Amino acid sequence: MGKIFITSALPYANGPTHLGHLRSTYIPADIYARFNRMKGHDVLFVCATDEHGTPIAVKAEKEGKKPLEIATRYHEMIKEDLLSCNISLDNFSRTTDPVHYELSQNFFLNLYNKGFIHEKEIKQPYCEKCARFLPDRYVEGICPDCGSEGARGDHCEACGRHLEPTQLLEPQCLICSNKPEIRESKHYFFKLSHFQDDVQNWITNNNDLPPNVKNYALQWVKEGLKDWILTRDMEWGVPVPLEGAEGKIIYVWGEAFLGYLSSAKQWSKKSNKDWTEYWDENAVHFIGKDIIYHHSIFWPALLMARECTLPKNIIAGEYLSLEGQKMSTSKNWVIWTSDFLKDFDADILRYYLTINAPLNKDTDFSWDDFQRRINDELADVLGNFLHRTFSFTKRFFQNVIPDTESFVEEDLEFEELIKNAPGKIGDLISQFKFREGLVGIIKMAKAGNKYFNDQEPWKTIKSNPEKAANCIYLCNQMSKTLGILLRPYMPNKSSEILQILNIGEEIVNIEKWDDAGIFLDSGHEINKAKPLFAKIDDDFIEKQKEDLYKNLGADNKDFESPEKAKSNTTPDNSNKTVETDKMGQIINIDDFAKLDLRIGQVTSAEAVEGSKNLLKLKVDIKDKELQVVAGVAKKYSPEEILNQKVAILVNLEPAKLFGIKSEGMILATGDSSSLLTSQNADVGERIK
Ligand code: B3M
Ligand code: ZN
Repeated sequence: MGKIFITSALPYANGPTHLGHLRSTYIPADIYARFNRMKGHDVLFVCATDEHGTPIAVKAEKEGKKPLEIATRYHEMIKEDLLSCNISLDNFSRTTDPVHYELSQNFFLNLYNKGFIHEKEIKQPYCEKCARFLPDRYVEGICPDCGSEGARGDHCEACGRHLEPTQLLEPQCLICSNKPEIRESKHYFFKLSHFQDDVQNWITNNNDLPPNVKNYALQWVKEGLKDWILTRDMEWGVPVPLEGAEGKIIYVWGEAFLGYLSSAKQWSKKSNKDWTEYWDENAVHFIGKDIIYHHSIFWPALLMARECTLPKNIIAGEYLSLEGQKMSTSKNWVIWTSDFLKDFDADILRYYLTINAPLNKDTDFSWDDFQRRINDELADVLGNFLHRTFSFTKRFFQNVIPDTESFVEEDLEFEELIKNAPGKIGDLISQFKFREGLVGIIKMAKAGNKYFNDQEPWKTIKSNPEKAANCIYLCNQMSKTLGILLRPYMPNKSSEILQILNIGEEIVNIEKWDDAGIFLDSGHEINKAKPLFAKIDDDFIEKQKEDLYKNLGADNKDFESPEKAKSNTTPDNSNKTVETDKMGQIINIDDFAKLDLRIGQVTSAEAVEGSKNLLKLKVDIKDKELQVVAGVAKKYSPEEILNQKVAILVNLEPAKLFGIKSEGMILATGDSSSLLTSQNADVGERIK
């Protein structure tokens, strides 16, 4: 049996995890790890928090904290999230760990000494006002490729492209909004171009790589690989280990990959086992689709330069949207793992996020669909089959698996189905077809219900007791097989099922996949049945949907894209962290003083086409007139709001709603959209 090194992408320690992370990366990686352990492979499954990079530095700056404090806070939260989802990591480390610093610096030096890293003076955006260079996220602008706004200095989220900060159109300093100037700075470049052919060959010839990874990667490689800047002018990160490189750090993507290895190295120290044996034999990365570029191009090239074994496979989970809209943490259009698990067992989540769609397809989380699947598939199909089997065993066979007489054709067919299942489902999981495997398991339970119905044991127990015994015998066998095959997917539920079946080590090894088809003996006594899957009622689902839309603060009909979703009658949530969300945020007088609130007068008002909620207003604030899109149409007609005096926040970052520019926010109450105003005040008067 072989060794397997499994990783899931390192979450940035700048926020807790949400369902998107779980769906694309952690749950699939965990299913694969658990399955392979059950197949008898020696699995090393590692992860770590990615604690460098500008997102964390920026967040720290905004909160007036040290980056390490931010990283520690979220490391703990993420660790808790992963634990509560039963992600069975062998080690969960941090990229701020000394082992990681040492490994990253040595890796860098190795490449430098081999001539794969060279120095060059380059032009970088520099903010005069902040007196510093603006790496990556510190500068924002328009993507030169797809034209999207809000592209960052390193990456465009809209088209997924890697960017250089000077490529951005209309750049702005993220901290002060100043237009940066361009200055020279010395940087270190990795000779990515040198690996053009090798990377291309590796991708082309690697038949394990799934089509989504292969296609994206080849498309990019064919455009030609350019040398890659591997350093940044900033404090937060792994220092460049060279003389004359003071104040420079290794770019987060130049060391984050090494988190896989440093986490494994840390594990080696604890376990006294050699992680390199696992890496060299078979390494599989689980990542989200947005980082295919990094893992299929940068990482293999770095490893080639270092003369290391390359990973065998890269599995990329595609995006999860929420109620049909792109998830957005800044807009609070998201379901946090910890919130979800307040109401549900982690297995329910693992089930839904797996069965919902194949990993290589974008998909959607919707509360209605969630309810439907849990109620129809888990409760009505799987739960029902198990429950009727167990309760019938109790009622008519005193909880003992009955003796069997000769099987008729239907019994034989059903027996065959059970015995073949571990092989069939196992093949699917080993090909990373996790959804298909789970669908196969539910189909088995469906077949179980059909068999049970056809056999009518409630009738035959009197008319033909042998037939009833055969049925209950086989249904218990199927329950046991289901209990074991569900183990990688739903470890808790699997244990509950096997507990009811009273299966201990001496009966059958429940941790052994290939034994899932071995039958229990007649005469084996099972335990009392208990409900396994509860149905979710409509009120609960309605409440979840309400909460979601309430958090967002926008009428859902107007929420078509995160950009449009910015509500203009409730505060923007952009900088809200989950923590402040939960604890309620206290602000000081200086924070309040930042709000430029005025009395304005509406000088023109018209409906916004396609929206029942929004009005387009012009508001006179004495020294100028602002255009505002406000969510008050349900309360006020354009005629009613015209000439009204309104309280307006005038220094809000402009946003677009329904494609219309909005330069301020009219204050109104949350539920009834009633305007806050003072008819006695003068136009332009400041509210303080
Ligand atoms: N920290 C998170 C992401 O972009 C990033 C992954 C690193 S994996 C080496 O999804
Ligand atoms: Zn600045």
